[in-house]
Amino acid sequence: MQIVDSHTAGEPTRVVIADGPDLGTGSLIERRLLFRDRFDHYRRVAIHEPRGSEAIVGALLCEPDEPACDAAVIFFNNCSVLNMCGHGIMGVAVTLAYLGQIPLGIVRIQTPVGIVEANLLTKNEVAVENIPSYRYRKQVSIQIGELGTIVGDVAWGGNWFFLVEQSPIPIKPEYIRQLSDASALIRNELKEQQITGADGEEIDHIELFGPPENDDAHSRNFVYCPGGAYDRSPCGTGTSAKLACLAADGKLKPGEEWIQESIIGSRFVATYRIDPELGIIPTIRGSAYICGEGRLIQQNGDPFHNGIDMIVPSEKASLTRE
Ligand code: PYC
Repeated sequence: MQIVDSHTAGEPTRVVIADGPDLGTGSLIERRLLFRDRFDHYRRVAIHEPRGSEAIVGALLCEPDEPACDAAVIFFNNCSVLNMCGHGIMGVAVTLAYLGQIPLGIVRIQTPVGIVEANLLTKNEVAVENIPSYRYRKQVSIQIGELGTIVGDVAWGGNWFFLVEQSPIPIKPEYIRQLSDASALIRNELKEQQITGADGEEIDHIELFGPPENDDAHSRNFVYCPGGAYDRSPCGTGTSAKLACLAADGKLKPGEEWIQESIIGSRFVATYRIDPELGIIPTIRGSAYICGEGRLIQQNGDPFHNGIDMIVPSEKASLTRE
């Protein structure tokens, strides 16, 4: 597999530019299912150690089946395929520009959950107009032994999120382990109580918020992803879900900027517009940088030919404060 690596606000994206699986000519949704069910070894080779790491989001470039699109992408991570990925779209756009395949300006990219527009403002800066985002449930309260009462909103921003305005743990890098453990407990409790997104869809991303560190920012977040890794960026789909909640509460007007800091202090600048039929359409702006390119090799006899089985942290993890 030939790959180009980039990072968006610290969060890695590995774009598979050649020698990926042959997924045939079905719809993008069918091809994503095929990739998930029949070609998982490609995902493992690209993401699992020793060639990858749990933090990497993979992006398989595909032919779009929407005529209006310039490209299509299937995202995947350390446990399976993803729906949409905001930081990943920025990584894909910067990668296509690096390869000389797109000029500055707008590129329309098909994802399995809808079409997004990436506006390449410079060779590194991208504004992504995401799919429509909305809040599904407000102030859902759950009890977790070690954490007490946790209150959050359920919102869609291209993935399903549970957004906790008052994080029970400080949003600081030295608490990443505790934040991850707490998020795993929250996700598990949502599952046990059958609290889902629309159509019973699993809420697989947990987003905890706290005060920003910089005066011009509005909030700092910690985003826990399916597979147990945390997002080093402020998370494009998570920031979209946040905008949907702010808009629903009347706390952010269309066109007004929201600066979202990540757990590592990187940032996205976000706004939204209202489409009369579709509702809230977020635009998330951030920067991505190329940090590698190459070929993944699987030698005969390599015991880790298809990558090492990942150790996914237990959803039942208990909180240990050190
Ligand atoms: O930026 O949307 C995002 C994202 C999802 C998972 C990791 N990053």
